[in-house]
Amino acid sequence: MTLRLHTYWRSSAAWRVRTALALKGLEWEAVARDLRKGGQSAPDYLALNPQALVPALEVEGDVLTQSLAICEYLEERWPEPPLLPADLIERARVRAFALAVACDIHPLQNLKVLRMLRARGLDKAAVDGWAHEVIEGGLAACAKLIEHRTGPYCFGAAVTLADVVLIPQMANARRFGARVDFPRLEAIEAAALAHPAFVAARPEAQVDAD
Ligand SMILES: N[C@@H](CCC(=O)N[C@@H](CS)C(=O)NCC(=O)O)C(=O)O
Repeated sequence: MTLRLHTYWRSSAAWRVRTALALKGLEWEAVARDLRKGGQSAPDYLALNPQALVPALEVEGDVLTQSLAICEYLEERWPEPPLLPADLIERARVRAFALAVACDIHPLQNLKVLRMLRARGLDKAAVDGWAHEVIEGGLAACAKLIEHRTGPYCFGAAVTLADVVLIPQMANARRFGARVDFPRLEAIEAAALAHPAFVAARPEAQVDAD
């Protein structure tokens, strides 16, 4: 069986899926979609994902979109090692953390939205200010969500979906020059980036990286 991931090295949503694939020990094939050259809007890609967003995963004749839906598919299809804890309440908390990043931070600071703000007349300083406010407020809330938990990862000794989503967002924060001095989040990032699956999923390690 071939898992074919439509990806872009700098995409944080694709990065989530690459991490989940690596954590599950799955082999996959990359189809690079260069977002700078409009690869997300190429007709052959739109036929797979009309949303014109990466990632998309081709699996056994089907196409899956939305990074968190893809991660959940991988989790259900290949349950070991788990990305979600066994306890139902804990599972909901891990998902809530992942969604806090994927729904409440990332979509407000992705390039598409920032371009829309520029097109409506905001200057660069105002757009950067928007991105910083969204990212810093969002990360502060994430740090609060896990403030009483011990590490090294978001929800304890095991990597979960929360870490899978947090790590690319921390990189985004740095890329935008936003504050990342949330000690707990920085410690989680350091622990994750020492883990082979996270190392393999990093943008710099991808075949399409500049
Ligand atoms: N909610 C989507 C977000 C996907 C997304 O925003 N992808 C970005 C890259 S991180 C993209 O393809 N952007 C292309 C564009 O904005 O034109 C997911 O989690 O898969």
